[in-house]
Order: sequence, then C-alpha cells, then structure tokens
Amino acid sequence: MGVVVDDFDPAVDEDVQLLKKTVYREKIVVLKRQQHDPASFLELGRRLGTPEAYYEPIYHHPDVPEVFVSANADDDGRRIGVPKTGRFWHSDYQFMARPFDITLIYPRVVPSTNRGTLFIDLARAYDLLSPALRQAVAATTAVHSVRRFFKIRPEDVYRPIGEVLAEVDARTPPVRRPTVFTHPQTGERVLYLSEGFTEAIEDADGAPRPDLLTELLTATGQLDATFTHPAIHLQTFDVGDLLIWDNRSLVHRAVHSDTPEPAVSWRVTVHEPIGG
Ligand code: AKG
Repeated sequence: MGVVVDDFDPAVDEDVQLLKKTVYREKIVVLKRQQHDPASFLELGRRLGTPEAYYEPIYHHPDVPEVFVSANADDDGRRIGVPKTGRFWHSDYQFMARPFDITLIYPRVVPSTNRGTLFIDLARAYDLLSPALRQAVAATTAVHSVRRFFKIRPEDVYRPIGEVLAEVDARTPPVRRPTVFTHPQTGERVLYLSEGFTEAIEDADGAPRPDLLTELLTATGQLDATFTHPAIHLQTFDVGDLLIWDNRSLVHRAVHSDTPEPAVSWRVTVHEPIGG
C-alpha cells in the first residue's frame, strides 16, 4: 500500500488529475519535496475536493482556519492547534454525517524517533474476513461517536464533565450507517469501523452486538497493542513530504514520540461531490 511520487508539481493540472486517480488506486500517496505555506496547502486540497474547516476551532491554523494543526509545542509562547491528535484508530470525521473523502497531511516539524502514521486498509480487511464473519456483518449497522476522543478545550476547565458530555452529545449525536458500504470511487466493499469512533454494532433489529464488534476489530488488526498485525502498514515521512490518503477505505492512527521533541503537522480534509 502506498506510492512515493518524486516530481509532483501542484501548478500542473495533469499532475493534479493523476494524483487524484492515484490516491484511489494506491490509497496513500507521498509527495516528496513539497513547499507550501498554509494558503497554498489549502489550495492543493481545493484542487482535490471541497475543504471543510474542522468543527472545533481549537484545531484551526490562525491564518487559514481550514488548516487543522496538530502540535505538541507552543509556537513562540503561543498555543496553536492541539497536541497529540489522532492517537487512536479512526477515519477522519467518521462520527459526522459526511466523513471526509481525502486527507492531506503536511508534517512541519518531525521528531527524530517514533514518527509516522499507521494505516489499515478496510477494503482489504473486508475481503479477508471469514465467510462466517462476512455473513454476520451483512445486515448490521455501525454506530460512530466522538465521545471517547473529544478533546477538552481550554474553556472547559472547571466545567462539570456531565455538562461537557451533554454538549458533545447534542452537537455530535452518534451517527448510524451500514457497517459495510460500497466505496463511491473504487467500487470496493469497505468494512467501515474503527476502534476509536465505532461505539457499537447493531443487528437488523437494532440489538447491540458487542461480541461482533470485538471480533471485527480483532480481525482487522485494530486491537493489536504490539502493532505487528500483518494488516498494519507504517508510513514514515520527513519534512517536505506531503501525505495524501483515501480516508473512506483506510483507518489510521498517529504515532507520537514519547520524547519531549517537538512535532507539528498541518492537515487539510476534503469532500468529493455527493455521489461522486
Ligand atoms: C477527526 O475527528 O477527524 C480527528 O482526526 C480527530 C483527531 C483528534 O482529535 O485527536
């Protein structure tokens, strides 16, 4: 999984068209030697789809709100973005009515050890399910929620936790969608669930199936605490690389260094036209 592209030029239309096809074919594309400021990074995202600013402003870049910032260090004494984001298996905006189609990440400060992003291809995971599990999942619904990973904001300090959770539930109520869906661009069947955001699987009568959820998370490699499951792919990167992936068929999990070294990355996420 994944392809490295050495000579991508964002100013060349043909390169951009080819990039989009390649993302859906290879699932992950690493563009080498990219030079962007927040505005030009957003512009690249715009050429791949419709960018959407993250719903929580604490993640926004101060100059370009559509750029989501993950940063474990202050910038000249100023807090920009949120530390250690995405340290759990998920797909971006899986808990929203419209998950993003494509994610672009542009690492700006990369620690010397423990860097990269882990990926699992859930289309391949569906193909590899046993016939019994494939049958068991067929008429089920997955329930996704941000509840366990919602980040406490500076303004939440001293608020009662119940009040914060009630606000989370009101703004981002759990989303139900078929556990397996057909990818609109690739036609693949995708087992769309994650350890971080999928709260439950319900059978055709709406009854929860916690056993099935655990079996599926185990089969796809998302409960492997050693990260050595054969389905897990580690994508490493350096400063200057720009990673782009198919967010509807992959789940990912950020690797964060346990050292105090700084790490900063920018992210843009885009939607394809509905049904496109
Ligand atoms: C998303 O909701 O799309 C995320 O990637 C959340 C990351 C986080 O808050 O840790």
